[in-house]
Amino acid sequence: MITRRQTLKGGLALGAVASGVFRSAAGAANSNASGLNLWYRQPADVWTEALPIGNGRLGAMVFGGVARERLQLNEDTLYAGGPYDPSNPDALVALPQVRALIAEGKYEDAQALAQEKMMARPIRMPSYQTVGDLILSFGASAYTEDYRRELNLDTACASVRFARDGVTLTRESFASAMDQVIVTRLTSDRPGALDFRASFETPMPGAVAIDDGHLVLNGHNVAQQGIDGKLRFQARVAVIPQGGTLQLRDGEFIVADADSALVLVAIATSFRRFDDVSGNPEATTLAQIKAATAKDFDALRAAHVADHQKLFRRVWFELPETPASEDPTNIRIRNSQTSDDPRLATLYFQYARYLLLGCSRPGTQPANLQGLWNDKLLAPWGSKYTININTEMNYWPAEPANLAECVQPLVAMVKDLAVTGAVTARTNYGARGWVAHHNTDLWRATGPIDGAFWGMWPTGGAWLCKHLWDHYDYGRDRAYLVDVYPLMKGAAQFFLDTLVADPSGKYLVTSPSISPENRHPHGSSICAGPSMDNQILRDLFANCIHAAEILGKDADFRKACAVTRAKLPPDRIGKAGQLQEWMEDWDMEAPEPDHRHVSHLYALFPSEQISVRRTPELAAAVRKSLELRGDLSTGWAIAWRINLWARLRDAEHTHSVVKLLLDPSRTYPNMFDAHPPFQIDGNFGGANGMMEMLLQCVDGEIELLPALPRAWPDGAIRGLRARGGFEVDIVWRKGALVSAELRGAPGGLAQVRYGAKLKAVRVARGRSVVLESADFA
Ligand code: FUC
Repeated sequence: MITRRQTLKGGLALGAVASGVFRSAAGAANSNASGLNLWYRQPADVWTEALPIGNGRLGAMVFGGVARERLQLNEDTLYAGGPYDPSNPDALVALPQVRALIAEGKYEDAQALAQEKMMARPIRMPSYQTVGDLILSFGASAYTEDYRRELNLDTACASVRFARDGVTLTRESFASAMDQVIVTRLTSDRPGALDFRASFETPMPGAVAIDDGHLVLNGHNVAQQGIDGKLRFQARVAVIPQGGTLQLRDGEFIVADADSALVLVAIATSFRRFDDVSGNPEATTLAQIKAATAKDFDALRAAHVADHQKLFRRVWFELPETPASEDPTNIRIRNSQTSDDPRLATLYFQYARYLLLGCSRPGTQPANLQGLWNDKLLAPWGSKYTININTEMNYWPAEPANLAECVQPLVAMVKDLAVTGAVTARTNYGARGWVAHHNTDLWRATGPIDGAFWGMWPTGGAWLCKHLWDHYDYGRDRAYLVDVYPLMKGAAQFFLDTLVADPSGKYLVTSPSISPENRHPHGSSICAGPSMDNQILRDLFANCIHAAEILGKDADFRKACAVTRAKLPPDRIGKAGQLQEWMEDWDMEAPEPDHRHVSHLYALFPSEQISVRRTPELAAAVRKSLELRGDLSTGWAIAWRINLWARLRDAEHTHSVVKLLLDPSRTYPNMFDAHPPFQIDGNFGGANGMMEMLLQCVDGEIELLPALPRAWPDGAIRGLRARGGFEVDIVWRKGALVSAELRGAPGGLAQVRYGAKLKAVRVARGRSVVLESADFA
């Protein structure tokens, strides 16, 4: 074991460079083999072939067309509808009746009554919407050669390059978080050979106008679900050619005979907060475009790349290079089931980190079901926030993959939900605190939606609170805990007020609730005390107690949490040896044995209530449940299974499920996850599963290489974060640990496990410790 100054970031390099196998991050970033490029030999035909760029708030899908380039544009607050309150006073009247029906085992009647009386108004939420497209048109051409389209994850730039009529044309696009614009630069290698037109196309209501030398699209959102559209938006384009001529007329810019041109897009809506739509998008876009046009392309690009790399380069993941990794990305995905291409996994992992940076930055909206990339007016599931798995999964990798800043929008959303959810708690349940059901949206609606079968689930907000705690646990920032503790407390108060005695009188349970979206054998999903609720509430109460202890407050509340927690039903093993999904042993009679949600397995992952070492019988029951469910499912459901199998320490099985996720039926050519259709949670959940194979924080330990598969014999991962405020690098070779380096900003004692050996390691503030395989001999 070697201790040294933290400034010496050589732990990984020692193992890797000495072996001569791995290249440096900077050097490798310029080649395909770096694992940091998605690339193609043809333009995107369809949206799931186009390449996403994003700055957390603005997004574009870049198609790379030859005669016609399409940048499909998004702004993350452009949702349908406007502020609304979905709470329903009838619910409170019906609540005891619904509970009584559940206690009598009349589940279908309970569901029917909940459906009639307890649901949100309106019963569906408005959708996230597209801004429309910026179209760049180039004249027809006889012949194109040397076409290459790519997305460089290390620079966060999408580019296209081809030769046409003897001229090489290049376009490069990025979404700048520094300058809040989408930038495209077009160049031609022959002076004066660049001609194009730029115009808007949109399915949104709006009109194109000229303002201040810019082309502007003034639009508004639409009414949906009976909620009036209350948002205005504006997209503003500036075109700055070098050489040649520029005209702006009839809704388009016309560039002729230029050497190069810069195209800048700013977009804003009038959204300010879930209850305030008084923003001024016109002033915002004008200020942003003016500020950006005062800079040249090189300055804009340099600021963007530096900002991106500061975050993106914190983690470096390397697996062996094989001939397959030289192929275009769509071919690699097509061949993923038969090829030897471990670097497809590293690309998938780093792409998820790239995507999270692209759709969730401080001050933006959280990552929705599609991150922020959506070309529709009515997106699948509204492309909003499904908080019975999908939103949480989006944030699974944020802490360990060293992108903790990306969690800020989620924290901000929970702050909003604590306000709107307090109205729902009071009105629908007569309870203190706050509640959110299985979905929310830009307007932070918290009522049960879609139908009682799916929506009558009060534990969504409580699950989100796990992320509030995890952010503390990874970073150990007390001031942050002071800030979020009242949110956790409010979530817990709701359950202190609403849990009811089960028929045996022994336990306290949620009622009405569901085990997300799964029908039990009694004709509905409605029930009391599904296992997942008990597990989520065990975490919520424990985290509240822990936080209150750290902050030295609320002794009575702490006690109430402890007393109530002790009365939650324990996890049970059913007649097939499975972990019971419900309080009753219904699993084997449930009509959908391969149901995609594995809600009751929350206790193993993302929670650590069940672990292979501490609770081996329950872990074996989880394994049985997973076997009964099967691995083939929707994209996000496969991703969840990867994490679970990794927690079970079954490396080969875990890897087989990783392969399932990389199959073309679950990964589009642009590497977006396919539910299908596109849903970004699988990208994030899958990436997290890969980390779980290499590093786990369970039972207060940091475990190295807990589920390393044979297909990843040699490798290195640098910069992962572990609970307790540590950063970890790991290098392995021939399937065995070579070395690991721990750094700790706060410093502290870490229990580090490799295989059967556990080692206590003290990391002083600002220093690092290198462990070698001999330390675990
Ligand atoms: C949940 C899932 C669906 C889908 C939707 C957005 O309802 O059951 O599969 O992911 O969220």
